[in-house]
Amino acid sequence: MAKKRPVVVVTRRLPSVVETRLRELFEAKLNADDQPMTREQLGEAMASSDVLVPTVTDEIDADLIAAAGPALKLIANFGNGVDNIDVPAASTRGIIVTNTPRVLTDDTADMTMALVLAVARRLVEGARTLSDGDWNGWSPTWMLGHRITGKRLGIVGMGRIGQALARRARAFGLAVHYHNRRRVDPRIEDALEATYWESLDQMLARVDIVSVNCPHTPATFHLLSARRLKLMKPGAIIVNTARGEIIDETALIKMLEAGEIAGAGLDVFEHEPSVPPKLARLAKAGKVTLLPHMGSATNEGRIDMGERVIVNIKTFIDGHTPPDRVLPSMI
Ligand code: 8YV
Repeated sequence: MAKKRPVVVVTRRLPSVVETRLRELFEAKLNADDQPMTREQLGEAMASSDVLVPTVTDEIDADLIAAAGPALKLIANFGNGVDNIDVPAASTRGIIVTNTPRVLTDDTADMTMALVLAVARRLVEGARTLSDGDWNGWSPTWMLGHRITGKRLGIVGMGRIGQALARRARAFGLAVHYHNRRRVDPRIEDALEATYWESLDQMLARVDIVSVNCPHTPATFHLLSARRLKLMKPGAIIVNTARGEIIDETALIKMLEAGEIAGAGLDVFEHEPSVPPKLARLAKAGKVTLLPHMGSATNEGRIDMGERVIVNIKTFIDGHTPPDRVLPSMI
C-alpha cells in the first residue's frame, strides 16, 4: 500500500518552482491568494497538518503550539530568523523547528551596504528630486552627503550576515569594528581586519556607522535602547536589516527628530507592517531611508530558501534530523 503523503501547509505564496516541487513531494496546501493567515486559520492549519511552513508574518506562539494537532511534528520556517515562533514551546510539545540559514546571507549583506550608502550619500533624496521634477541643475554645495571611505563601521552581531557585511565594508575602505556575544575566530578577525569590542557601549561611542545584524531573541530585544543610542556620536548613522525589535524605535525617532543622531536606514520595524508616521515624515525630510523588509528579497534567494525548506521537510519525513534544526539553546 502506498504511504500516505504528509500534509504540508504553506502559509504564503512561494516562488512557483518551489510550490511545484512541494506539490510533487507532499500533500501541499498552498496559499494562492497570498493573504496572511488569521490566527484562527493558523490554528486550523496546525490542527490538521503534519508540517507547517510559516513565514515572518505568522506569529506561532505558545497557545497556538499547545493547540496543535497530534500530527504536527515539524515547523519548517521559510526564513532565517525564528523569532516568529516560540521555539521552546514547540520543543516541549515535541515539534521540531527548522529555518533557512546561509542562503540569504549575501543578499541581506548587500542590502545593508545599500542602506549605508543610501543614507550617507542621500540616494533616495537625490532620486526624488528628479522624479518630482525639482532639479534646477548642479551646484557645488548642493545635496552633499558624507564620504564613507575611512569611516568606522560598528557591526552588532558578527554571525554569517555580519561577516558578509564586513567583507563588503572592507572593499569600501571602512574600518570594521564589531560586538558579538562571543569573539569570533582570530583567523576570521585577521581576514576582516576587524576590531572586537567586548563592550557594546564603548563601541557605539566610537563608530560612525552602526549596523544591526544580530538575531532578535529575548536577550537582544531593545539591545539598542534609549540609553545606548545616546552613546552614539551625533554625526553617526544606524542601519538595521535584522529585526525592528532590536532597536527601541520610539527612542530612535526622538533622537532623529532632535538631531542627536544624523540618520538611519531601516529595512525592518518594531510592529511590521506598521511604520510610525513620524518615521515616514523623517524619510520625507531626508533623514532616514526606509525599506519594506526587502533584505532577502531576490528571486534567487527566495528559491534557495524554498529549497532549504524542502530539504528540511524531506529529511525529517525520511526519519533523519533535518539539517537546519533550531534548538531552544540556540535562541
Ligand atoms: C525573510 C528574514 O524575508 O529570513 C529572515 O529572517 O528576515 C527575511 O529576510 C523572512 O523572514 C521570510 O519569512
